[in-house]
Amino acid sequence: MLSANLTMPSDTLPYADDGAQSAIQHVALGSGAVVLRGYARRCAVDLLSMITSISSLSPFRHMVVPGGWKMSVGLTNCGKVGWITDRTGYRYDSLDPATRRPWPKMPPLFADLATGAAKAAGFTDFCPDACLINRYAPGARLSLHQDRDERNFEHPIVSVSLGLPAIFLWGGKKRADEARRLPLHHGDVVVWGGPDRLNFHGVDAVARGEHPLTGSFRFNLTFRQAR
Ligand SMILES: [Mn+2]
Repeated sequence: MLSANLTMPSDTLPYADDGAQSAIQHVALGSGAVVLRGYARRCAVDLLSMITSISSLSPFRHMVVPGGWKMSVGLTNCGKVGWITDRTGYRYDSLDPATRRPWPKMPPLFADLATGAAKAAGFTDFCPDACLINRYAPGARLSLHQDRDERNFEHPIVSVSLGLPAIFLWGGKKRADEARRLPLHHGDVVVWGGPDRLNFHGVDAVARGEHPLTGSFRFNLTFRQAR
């Protein structure tokens, strides 16, 4: 049922593997971290329509962190497991706590895009089982944090920006390390792993704006191999 909903003809297009992608600009953030400028731009319309399908099954919601604060970012997930937070902590769960049903399946285009971007960044065999989908309205932000709820840290993180631009904060191994401020635009993909897998990172408050495809929102897909 879910897959019928999420499968589109363009799933089969070789977005990430033809010659045009070799012209993608790589901006190195560290020895294990890179921005692939515009890598996802060509499939963005399909990604966004799939986000709409996914969020019709598992809606965006503002979750509470263990400290009691409600996140300014709205989130949902697709894949075998989804990242969630509540008063008791952060974790991955195969069920959406709002619907008590499994998260929507990860569309093949999502997985192919993530695997292709990881490969372009030098990480072979990335096989994501989780895709966290974040929705940023103007003012929404993500403070500096590490991604460390995954079972092991051998696999990279692949992060896809869609819609309104944002300033990505790329920190160091320690929270106090100064963070580089890096504008991310529609279609940009950031990949980090290896020696940079546990670097602190975040997103500055999204500025008000209007994007032709997403209106007043920014969306971010974060792919992880969680289990
Ligand atoms: Mn993160």
